[in-house]
Amino acid sequence: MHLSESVLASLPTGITIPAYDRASITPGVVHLGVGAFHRAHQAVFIDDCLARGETEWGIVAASMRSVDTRDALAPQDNLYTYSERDGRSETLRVIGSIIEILVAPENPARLIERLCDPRVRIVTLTVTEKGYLANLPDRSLLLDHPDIRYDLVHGDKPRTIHGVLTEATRRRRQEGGVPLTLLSCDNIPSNGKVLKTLLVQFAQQGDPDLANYIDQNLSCPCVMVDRIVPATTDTDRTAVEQGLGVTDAWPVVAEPYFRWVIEDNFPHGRPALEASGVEFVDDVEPYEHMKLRMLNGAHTAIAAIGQITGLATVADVYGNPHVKRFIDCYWRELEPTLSAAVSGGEYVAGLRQRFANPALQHRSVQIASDASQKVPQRILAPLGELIGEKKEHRAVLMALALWIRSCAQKDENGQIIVIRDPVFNGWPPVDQNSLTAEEVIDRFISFDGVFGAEWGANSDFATELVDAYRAIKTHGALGAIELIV
Ligand code: CS2
Repeated sequence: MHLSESVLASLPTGITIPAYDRASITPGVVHLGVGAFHRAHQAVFIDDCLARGETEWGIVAASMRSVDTRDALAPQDNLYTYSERDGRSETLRVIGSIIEILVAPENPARLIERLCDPRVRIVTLTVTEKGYLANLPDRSLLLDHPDIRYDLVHGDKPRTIHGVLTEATRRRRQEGGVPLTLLSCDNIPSNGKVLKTLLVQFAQQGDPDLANYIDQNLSCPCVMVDRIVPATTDTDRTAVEQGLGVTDAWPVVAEPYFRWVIEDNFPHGRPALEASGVEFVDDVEPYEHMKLRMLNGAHTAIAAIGQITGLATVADVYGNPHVKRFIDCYWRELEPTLSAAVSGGEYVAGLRQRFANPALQHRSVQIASDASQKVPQRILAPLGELIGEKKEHRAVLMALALWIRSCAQKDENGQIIVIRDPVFNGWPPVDQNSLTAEEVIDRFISFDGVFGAEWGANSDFATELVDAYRAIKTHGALGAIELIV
């Protein structure tokens, strides 16, 4: 027996189920990128809104690539379990806010049709950094990318978010509908502004008038999202099944902590998410800086240490006292780069608990994936500020060196390092053992996808990075971090 509408009433007591009639929910949000993060974050808060009687905000979720989530949830009436774990106990809740799941490549026309439904007013996105098909630091679209080139000539069956959103905007405008409000929920600084800039660049290629319309009419509020959501494992499935008494093909597991801070710019309406603790502010930048630098930057450093030493999860790596001291030093260095509008100290105190949560099993390899797309905003941007202001930065610099070492073929135990980073595909792998430290650093700094020209021109920076990298090669990752704290 598996999870579905028909078993909801007989689930064990203590499990929260949708407190509303799902048949009466109408679509108001289209989500692009239906991964675990969306299902443990935005979909949960929309579920709250539906339960409070705001029935017009049901989610039509689209996967931009894989059929997996749709296939797993279709037999379950798109219901799934949200398992919240604080390290001591687990609570289970069945989420009903997703009313339809589409697979974009299978049926792009249907996705566009859904986006053109006049009842739909908001599009949320979690497509990861690489889904923007851009050089993110300078906000330029990869116009030579095969999928972008395809979409520029196949407007009616697009493959990219840019093709999809531009075509939907063109049709809504033609049909006299209101423009969509676009909410990028990816870990990119100024995500709303970046998305809009890229869409305008895309539209300018074929339809400058539409590009102008997008620029003038689409609202793309910036957003900060925060909740740790590891990929679901078979062990999680078994644990959830034991709690539910029926199987769930794809539950999601997350920590209790969450934060969702949004610029309040919704000209055509929005659900009353504030009732669930979502914050609406005028300027998200202080929050996103804090989160990207303190949480995500530290995550990338921890994941690199995990990849180099063979420690599998964040809790394993962070459980090492050398790492704890190093990450404390990392946070101390970054604190002066944060705005006074946010409380960095309080956030860090929370992070110490969150990183130690043993129930999450958040794997180093998951966080290390696509790191070349993450390092610029998480580590390089604050490092540039610290260097520019001549402030202490040895731990932040070490994090960068750790990432470089983690891109080697083998870890410190001689095991192959799994590197999931498609951006490296077109780049010759660096055999770190046959090159000197200077040569390795030189190869990395000349990788434009991560480092801009200004880094290449800074010879002091290169020398410091060589020293940090050499310390890792000589003393091992744990030895090198201990030397600098
Ligand atoms: C992580 C994030 O995988 C990663 O890169 O740093 O997914 C992180 O867990 C979330 O941003 C937390 O909000």
